[in-house]
Amino acid sequence: MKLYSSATSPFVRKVLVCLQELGIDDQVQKKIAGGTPLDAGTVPVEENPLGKVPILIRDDGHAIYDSRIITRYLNDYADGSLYPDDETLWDVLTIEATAEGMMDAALLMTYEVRVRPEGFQMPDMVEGQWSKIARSLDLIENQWMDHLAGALDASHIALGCALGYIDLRHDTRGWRDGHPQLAEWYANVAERPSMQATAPYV
Ligand SMILES: N[C@@H](CCC(=O)N[C@@H](CS)C(=O)NCC(=O)O)C(=O)O
Repeated sequence: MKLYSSATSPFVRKVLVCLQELGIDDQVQKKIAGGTPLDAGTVPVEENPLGKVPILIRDDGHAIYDSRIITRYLNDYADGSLYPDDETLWDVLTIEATAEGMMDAALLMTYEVRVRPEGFQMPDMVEGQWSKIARSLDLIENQWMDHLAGALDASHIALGCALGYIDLRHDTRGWRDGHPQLAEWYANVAERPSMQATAPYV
């Protein structure tokens, strides 16, 4: 298999962490690719018309995306337990979706200042995106810590990668303030070998 990858994408990192946790990292060749909403750059648009990474090319040559489909595919491929078979699946998928939304919002905040020319940038857009993240942090701190205390699953991986990206690009926001349980949980997750091995590099 081949993965179109990137050094800083939290969506790609989620896939990389899953590969490590599932013990199949050596079965996937990585190729760096990247673009922006303005220019797909080196992302193979013939494989993903949306021009985004990650993209996984399966052994049969078919491409699959986006990251949530890839992680679920890999879990099935490796007969893993990152997505449970019981009713807790819905909790896992909901937390995973929340983490994905946090990544989307954090990425849009980054694009607003990096991609949009000065003079056209909208500070209100950045604040609107941050408010999505802030509300998500509150909800997780108040509602999901019991789930996060359990065995590692896809929701833990997604959330760990979302928080890692916020540290990378938006650390001045101080997300740990007011979220002490989540901050402690993240400190532990960030120590996992899979997270250490996939830390973003710039
Ligand atoms: N929903 C997608 C989001 C992927 C995504 O936004 N990737 C970024 C890199 S962090 C990208 O390729 N952006 C280029 C663009 O938006 O055109 C996923 O989960 O894979």
